[in-house]
Amino acid sequence: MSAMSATITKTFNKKSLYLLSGATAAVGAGVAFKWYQNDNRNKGSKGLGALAAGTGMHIAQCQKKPEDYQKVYNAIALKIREEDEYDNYIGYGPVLVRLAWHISGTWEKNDNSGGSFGGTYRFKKEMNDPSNKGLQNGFKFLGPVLEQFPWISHGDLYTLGGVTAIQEMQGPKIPWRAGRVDEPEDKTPDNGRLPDASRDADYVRKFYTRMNFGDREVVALLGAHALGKTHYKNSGFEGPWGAATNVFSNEYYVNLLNEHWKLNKNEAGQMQYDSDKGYMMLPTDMALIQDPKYLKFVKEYANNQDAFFKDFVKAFSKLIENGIEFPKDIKATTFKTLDEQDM
Ligand code: FMI
Repeated sequence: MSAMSATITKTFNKKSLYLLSGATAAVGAGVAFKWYQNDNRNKGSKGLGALAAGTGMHIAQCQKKPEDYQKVYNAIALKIREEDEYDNYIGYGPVLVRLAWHISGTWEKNDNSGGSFGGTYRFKKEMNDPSNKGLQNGFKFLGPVLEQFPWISHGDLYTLGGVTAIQEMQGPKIPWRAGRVDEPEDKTPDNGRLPDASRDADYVRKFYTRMNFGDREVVALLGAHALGKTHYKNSGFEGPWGAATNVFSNEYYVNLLNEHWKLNKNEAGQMQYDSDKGYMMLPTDMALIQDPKYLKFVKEYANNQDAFFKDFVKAFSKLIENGIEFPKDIKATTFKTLDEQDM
């Protein structure tokens, strides 16, 4: 086993899921396969053998079909619908999207550490990262779902939570692939990998390059700020970006271009932009209209919601899959919304 592990480690740079032998599984493509993880950080003591023997969980996970994941989707979606009073009736949708982003946004392309694969947000170091304040609410929300479907990995659950929330808030369909595997606590990335909202366009561009995102993708991703709000107690900023805080739309770009923005020092001492209608923008949001290369895409998305949806789907999928190499024959699953199932 260790020789095989060494070969795979040398050959592949990404975290990969491998078809090794004939357990039955039918995720996505409906093909029979068995997944194992290759992790180039697991050289030596924790190769494939250690994982296969040590977790067991990913074996159960591999025997699941798209219908099983649709059941998880439905459980999350129903819970979002039922617990609608959260955050003054915004509901849990936005915080779930932010959770999916933050657990993925720790990815470092140079050594393929962090990212959504290992589900390490469940450990206290990552959960207590000051950048992650408020996301504990999303984690607690997903707790009963994990109890109901104990076979799902944490990384799969967090990313599926984000996908479910976006679709249930009238956003685009986000094809999703299962296969993340829980990693041990020592794989938890250090704090400080997530971006700082008080910075300018150069900073934003440089930060997102670390995750291989170009200008168009960055502008598309930040359109998710149409959802939810900022909270003093989490980030030191306060207020929503727009009116429809639990509807996924291109409102963010429209507001960036059309509102009259004034830079203020808020009660927590942070500089934020406020509009007459009570909306806010972070300095990093405003960077998207201050920088001409970003501005071009803001205008495009403000005028064309379909273009925004299309680019958002690609960029968000890339975000939640960064650093993971799925077997080539795995097709993504596209989930039905509750409405489409008459639920
Ligand atoms: Fe954003 N965000 N975000 N965000 N986010 C939020 C809330 C929030 C930043 C800063 C920032 C992305 C990127 C980036 C998303 C989705 C996404 C808050 C307020 C801040 C300060 C948190 C609070 O509760 O006070 C940036 C500028 C720096 C980290 C940044 O690059 C991306 C890529 C996404 C998803 C695609 C959502 C939905 C929210 C609302 C959360 C809520 O609880 O309402």
